[in-house]
Amino acid sequence: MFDIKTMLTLYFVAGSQDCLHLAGDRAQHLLRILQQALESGITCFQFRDKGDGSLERDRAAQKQLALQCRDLCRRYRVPFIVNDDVELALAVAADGIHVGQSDMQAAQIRAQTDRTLIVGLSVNTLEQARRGAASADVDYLGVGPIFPTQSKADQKPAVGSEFIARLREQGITKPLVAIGGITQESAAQLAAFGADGIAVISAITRAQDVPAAVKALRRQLG
Ligand code: TZP
Ligand code: MG
Repeated sequence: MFDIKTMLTLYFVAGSQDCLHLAGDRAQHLLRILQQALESGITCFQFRDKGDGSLERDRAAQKQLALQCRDLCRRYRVPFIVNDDVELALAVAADGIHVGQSDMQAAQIRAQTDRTLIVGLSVNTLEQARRGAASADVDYLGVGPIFPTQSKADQKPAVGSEFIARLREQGITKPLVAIGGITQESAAQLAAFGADGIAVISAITRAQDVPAAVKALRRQLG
């Protein structure tokens, strides 16, 4: 239903904790920002509601927010991906799931459902990228953090933008999206190095003008 490379172009990742800097109801801020971002041209959304300031301790509220985000994405025909939480992804009929190295394995996720799911995997080293690229159960790789980021608590070492070029030189052809500390200034270079797209949190959630920020990122990505 979705073309993987196309959907990776401008991939927005966020949860209620990414709206902590805004006064008032964080869930409402997330929905407003997501709606503006969809209207302005994001090509994928990942619901990543975790850590301090998230709704992870209130599963009912978290699921309700996920459903509201899903419905917004459906309206714009943009894929809705859930981070980590396979149970939540299946419960809200997400289009896909994104997992890290220590989360459920892609093959195991596929074994839980007959539905067609987009499965993404985070990688931080060449070895992890090789393994992910070789797996038929993995649709795309999330490579990062490219630069240091303030949006993730337990972050791995930054790999730098040249790491994308290195993966391509090593023969990795799997669709890949770069993530971590990416701004308007670095987006075009990452695409030139071979990323199919960029994934961002704060470049959108912390933008003064969300529509302008999304449109500027899209312009960098051609
Ligand atoms: N995974 C690797 S870096 C990162 C995630 C979820 C955070 C990206 O956030 P930002 O604000 O775009 O640096
Ligand atoms: Mg994870």
